[in-house]
Amino acid sequence: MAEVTKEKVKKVADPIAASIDPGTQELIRRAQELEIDTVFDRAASMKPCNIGMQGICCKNCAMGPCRLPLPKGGIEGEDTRKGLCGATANTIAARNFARMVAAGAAAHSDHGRSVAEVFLSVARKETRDYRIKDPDKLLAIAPYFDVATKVEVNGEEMDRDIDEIALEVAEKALNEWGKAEGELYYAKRAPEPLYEKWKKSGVVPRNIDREVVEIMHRTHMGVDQDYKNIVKQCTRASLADGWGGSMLATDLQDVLFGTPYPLQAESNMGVLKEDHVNIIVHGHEPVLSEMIVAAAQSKEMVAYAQSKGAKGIQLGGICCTANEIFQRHGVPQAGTYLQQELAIITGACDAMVVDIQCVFQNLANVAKCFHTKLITTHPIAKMEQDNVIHIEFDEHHAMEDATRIVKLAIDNFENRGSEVMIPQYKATAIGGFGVESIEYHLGGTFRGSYYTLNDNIINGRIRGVAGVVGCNNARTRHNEAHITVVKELIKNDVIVLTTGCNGIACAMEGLLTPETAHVFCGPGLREVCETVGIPPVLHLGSCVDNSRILLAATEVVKAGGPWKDICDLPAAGSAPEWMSEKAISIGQYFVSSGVYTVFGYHFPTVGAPVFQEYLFKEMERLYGGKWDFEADPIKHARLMIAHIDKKRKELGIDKARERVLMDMADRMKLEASA
Ligand code: SF4
Ligand code: MSK
Repeated sequence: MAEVTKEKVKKVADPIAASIDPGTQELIRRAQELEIDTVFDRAASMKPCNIGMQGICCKNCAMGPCRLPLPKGGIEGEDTRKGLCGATANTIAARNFARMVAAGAAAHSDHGRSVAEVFLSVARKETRDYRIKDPDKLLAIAPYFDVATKVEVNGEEMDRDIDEIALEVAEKALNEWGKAEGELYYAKRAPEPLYEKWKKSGVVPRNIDREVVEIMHRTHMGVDQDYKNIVKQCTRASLADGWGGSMLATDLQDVLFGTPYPLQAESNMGVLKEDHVNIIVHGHEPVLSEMIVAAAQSKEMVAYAQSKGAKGIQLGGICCTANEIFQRHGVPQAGTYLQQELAIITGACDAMVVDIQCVFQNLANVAKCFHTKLITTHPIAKMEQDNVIHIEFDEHHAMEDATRIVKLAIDNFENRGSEVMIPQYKATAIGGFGVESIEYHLGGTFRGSYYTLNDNIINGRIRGVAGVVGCNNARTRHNEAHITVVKELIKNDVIVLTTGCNGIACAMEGLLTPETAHVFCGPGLREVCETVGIPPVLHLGSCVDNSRILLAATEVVKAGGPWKDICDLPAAGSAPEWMSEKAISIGQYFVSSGVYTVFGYHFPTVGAPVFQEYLFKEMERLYGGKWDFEADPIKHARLMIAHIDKKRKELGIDKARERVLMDMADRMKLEASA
């Protein structure tokens, strides 16, 4: 082992209080024994700034930072707090919130832009390393861009050349980031009543970049000073993310790398193998990880690894890269966001390859203590530490770059120290659900739509649908809120659609298997899951794949029922352990698409109660969705269930559910009391 950097931290975390996962606890303990600090220890020794947390610190000009703490005992009468320029607490909190949306929308959308650029290279035949794997998906999305898929030849309608379609879709898709006029093509994929609400409020996105830039302009010192008007631009930018950058990322990734269909893999750090070359892929863009998977599975690389004394090559994912390669290739997930340093602490990680988003800079410090090669690959995401290797990934020679990275890991295998400690915890997980596969599993036999799902919602076997998504946060116990919220929902017959680190947490906990239905679900959901053989928690992919949840909700609306719009559905959203600005953008587009959305941990606007009230109550009048906050995971889930029940009542389907849930014991009770 290389020399251990002994950075002293004031306090260390209690491993059991830090995570519910025993493997994570073991690795936190091991890091502490080695005197290597991890995020868990840093969270124990550094407290967050209370004023910043509440959203009421402004540093948008050099006369500040202006801090506007809430008076002890709350505000009585008029709120007179203001910054040097006179900005009120509402303005400051709204500007801070808007900038979080801008950063989140930018991150998802810039990811989408990279995919669109690769797609254009493929369409132009500038690269041979990528190709269109799902032409059916291309044909399915082409009409949204007004791209014809048929052509008339001699009066006869013929299929249009797929390469021509690809090129036209690629050019039009890439143009969505900066087109001069019009609105985003995908806005019209939303149910019509929702699109009309956006139109009426003036929030249909014009182009993706413009909406982000406009937030930055409007929140500059001395521009927009009406919190409602600031929120309006947040809505437009967040829709440019959910129904724009993220949705384009998901669709084009599916076209290029294949639309996911259910497959089985394993999850948690126990997937690493002592006698294999272990490569961890971490970040978000599958443009990189797809090639690493292909290189690592090539006969040449496997033979090369064997020539170096390893039995093979084991890939594992962290964060959303884990979700991407899990859903398309069944590559195991090594862990969530908070486990990234711990993957290196195992001593078995020969290389960690990172691209963009959610990557700790401290990985470089931890890697210094082991033989692990830490490789950055993206031109916009480098690290200053001198032990980090930068291999810039370029789609024009993607396979060559990926092979170089895999070879580096194999060559590093022999440098591994003897102090390997891989916690033996892992769970089986089934992932790879999407709009198409849900239709296949829960669709009608003849109608080929969401007919059966709708039927089960209406008859009450499925009480409602929840999207539970998002990060881990070192300020809360790792995975505890994720798992508690999800278990409470499925216990109450609410089917869960999961993405991001919630998806990995559920996989680690064994919730992504059909058998889970028997153990944890209420009777209605259990019956449905057992009949069709699906887990009660459906893994829909990565953070950008939250767009799949929007489209699944849209399919439910379109397939028919007593509802007309997403906001009418017995559905709710949740991010129990959120931490990133991307989560705020996701929340804002869920809310603006009509979804009641509850966040855990804390809410970054509590210092401006009037502005918060606008998000938590008044937004509902405009779009039918609203924000809420609840840190306690059981209460959090119950808020969602109460909302679902309220919607069932409004739809007149609450009675149907009462009948379904009436089991023998309930009936006997009723008969006895009659
Ligand atoms: Fe203070 Fe106004 Fe400058 Fe913000 S913009 S730092 S509130 S003076
Ligand atoms: S990786 S954004 S910690 S979900 Fe998408 Fe996980 Fe949140 Fe990153």
